[in-house]
Amino acid sequence: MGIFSKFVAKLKGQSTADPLDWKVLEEELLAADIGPTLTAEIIKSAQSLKGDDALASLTNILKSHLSTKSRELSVASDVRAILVVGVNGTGKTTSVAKLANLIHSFNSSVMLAAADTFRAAAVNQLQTWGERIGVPVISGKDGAEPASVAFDAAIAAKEAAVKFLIIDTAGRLHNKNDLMAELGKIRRVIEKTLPISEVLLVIDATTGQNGIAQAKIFAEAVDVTGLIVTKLDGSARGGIALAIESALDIPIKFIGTGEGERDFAPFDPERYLNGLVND
Ligand SMILES: Nc1nc2c(ncn2[C@@H]2O[C@H](COP(=O)(O)OP(=O)(O)OP(=O)(O)O)[C@@H](O)[C@H]2O)c(=O)[nH]1
Ligand SMILES: [Mg+2]
Repeated sequence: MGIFSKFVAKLKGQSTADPLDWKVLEEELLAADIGPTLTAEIIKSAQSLKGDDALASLTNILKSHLSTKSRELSVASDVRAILVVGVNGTGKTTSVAKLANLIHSFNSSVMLAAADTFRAAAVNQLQTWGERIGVPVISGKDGAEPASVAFDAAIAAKEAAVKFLIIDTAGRLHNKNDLMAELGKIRRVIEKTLPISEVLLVIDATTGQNGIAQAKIFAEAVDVTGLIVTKLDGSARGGIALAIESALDIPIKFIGTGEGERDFAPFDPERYLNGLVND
């Protein structure tokens, strides 16, 4: 069901929305995780809505809050390194595998780097994914430094002349300075061999407004070029995508909608807005 269903139902067939309707819209926006700031902005613009085209106007208002930056994976050089970062449990490793699977399905070559060396299980998890989707995974010895795995993987990717190297990193709290500094280090060692064309931040849609705070800190530390918003399947509160784009102007490039490798797609803004307003 669309997040504006009650409001839209009231708006249809009316020439103007009465004050009660704004309250309904406000409640719906907040319940959808659009957040207080953006909710206030949207209500302000929506108050000029009139009559039959109100629905289309509302869609346009929402659209004006989405990023206009490209959502394509950037093409920077022969071998492209994609660094995947985010807080614990957001879906980084799964998204790395899903993205590799998508690239692989277009017959483009891809390699993975298991630079989450804090837990042996994390390396195993990526290796299992690699076997399942038929993509090679570079990992280090037990207790290896994340940066050294990333360094070795960059060399391996260059030698194998694959098109993409995707680097999985350990989950980190966005307020832990040393872990954020380590991300910078991983970035620098990769750049000794390969340019990094993307830094994708993985945000769990079910974490709500906290996702905006996470995105801000990560963007300051590592120059995030795009977002992957996961777990949109389990969340009726998909408004977080709009809230983050509006607050940071970082484009969502992919969305995760389940645990399987195919539950993943490039973010389609038209479809997303349609889902918010009409479904
Ligand atoms: N429903 C749903 N579950 C997801 C999605 N993406 C990931 N998950 C699940 O979320 C859990 C955590 O996923 P991981 O990929 O291990 O997350 P992570 O960010 O790598 O976790 P850490 O490495 O521990 O920080 C797993 O159970 C995944 O199956 C999604 O789009 N939808
Ligand atoms: Mg992981």
